[in-house]
Amino acid sequence: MSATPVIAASDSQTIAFPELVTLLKQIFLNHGTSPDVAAVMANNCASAQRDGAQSHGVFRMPGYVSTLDSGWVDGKAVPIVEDVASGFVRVDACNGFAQPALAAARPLLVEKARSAGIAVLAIRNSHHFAALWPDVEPFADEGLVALSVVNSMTCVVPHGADRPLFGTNPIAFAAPRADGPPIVFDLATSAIAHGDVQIAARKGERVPPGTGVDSLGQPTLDPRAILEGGALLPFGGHKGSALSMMVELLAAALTGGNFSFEFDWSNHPGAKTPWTGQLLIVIDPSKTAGQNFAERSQELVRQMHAAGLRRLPGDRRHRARARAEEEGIVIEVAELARLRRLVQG
Ligand code: NDP
Ligand code: PYC
Repeated sequence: MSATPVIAASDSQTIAFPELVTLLKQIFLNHGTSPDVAAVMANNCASAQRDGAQSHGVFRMPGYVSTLDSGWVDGKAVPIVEDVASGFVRVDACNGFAQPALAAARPLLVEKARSAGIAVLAIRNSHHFAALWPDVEPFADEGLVALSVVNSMTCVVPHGADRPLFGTNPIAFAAPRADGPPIVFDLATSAIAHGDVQIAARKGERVPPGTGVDSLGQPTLDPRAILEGGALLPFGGHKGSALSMMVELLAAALTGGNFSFEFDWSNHPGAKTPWTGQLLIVIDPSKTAGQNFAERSQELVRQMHAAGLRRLPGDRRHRARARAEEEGIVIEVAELARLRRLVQG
């Protein structure tokens, strides 16, 4: 694949993955991160763009930049990893991004999961502004099962409540399977992600019924009304609301991080990254009694397909990844120009 961008359509072009990583890394570095943090964050964001995860790809770069420029997050933070129990690792991200904290703790977490059969990683004092699947999928690539939750910022009205309290609080899960990429899902517990509301507003599109309410608490299809004084709703009514509550408990209360409603960024204009916590649970399925887990998960997939299912969660992303690996990552010309301007500071 050529590293030189080529014109793909009048308003978009393609860029090779390594070239996009280099560009994003330069942006992070020029806005005050350490080289290690820049490498982790650039790789994360470029991976989302490559996989067609539009709401958490390069769309997020202006938010990262304004956050770093505001002094809200420490781009040079060095996470402190603590080995607290046979199956428990704790990390203080020291007001840095969550992904470098995960990277720092990962070797110990995997070692513990493999020896004890299960291990927990509790990250606190951290900022997560990204898709969650990049945090779990690599564990499944190594034959492990992983589950992660992260809380965000108050913008979701709990089912039956009158005002927003929860974050959009995603849950991501990854499991290996015998004949294919890992089974992965990654979903916000709000009806749609906040990023997708922003994208709809930018495009002048409506959001689906049940997505959110306006500033008076009335149902609305207008994304601007949700963003400007309104709020999102949980997916699936009381069920999504219960899962969102669970995410607050696991990602914040259990880790020592902030609940989605507990931080105040008003003194940092431009700050966009939620200052919360994240939990990961990693399981070694080789401990399963008598059965090969990857074969069992393959059997489940086989039966789902036999039942008529055409699309597994993760299929769209993996197809987008394969296409990007063949043809390069499609990116709008204007978006690429915006990124190049961000490099300048
Ligand atoms: P979607 O609703 O688009 O997708 C959720 C999951 O369902 C994905 O795994 C997706 O797979 C799968 N899926 C979607 N449509 C179908 C279908 N028709 N059949 C089968 N599977 C399907 O994502 P969300 O809007 O809920 O979340 C978007 C992103 O926002 C996530 O990556 C999430 O981590 C991120 N986010 C991050 C937050 C943070 O605090 N850092 C907060 C909230 C959200 P596929 O990917 O293959 O389409
Ligand atoms: O899209 O809901 C979202 C989100 C919140 C924090 C990062 N992404």
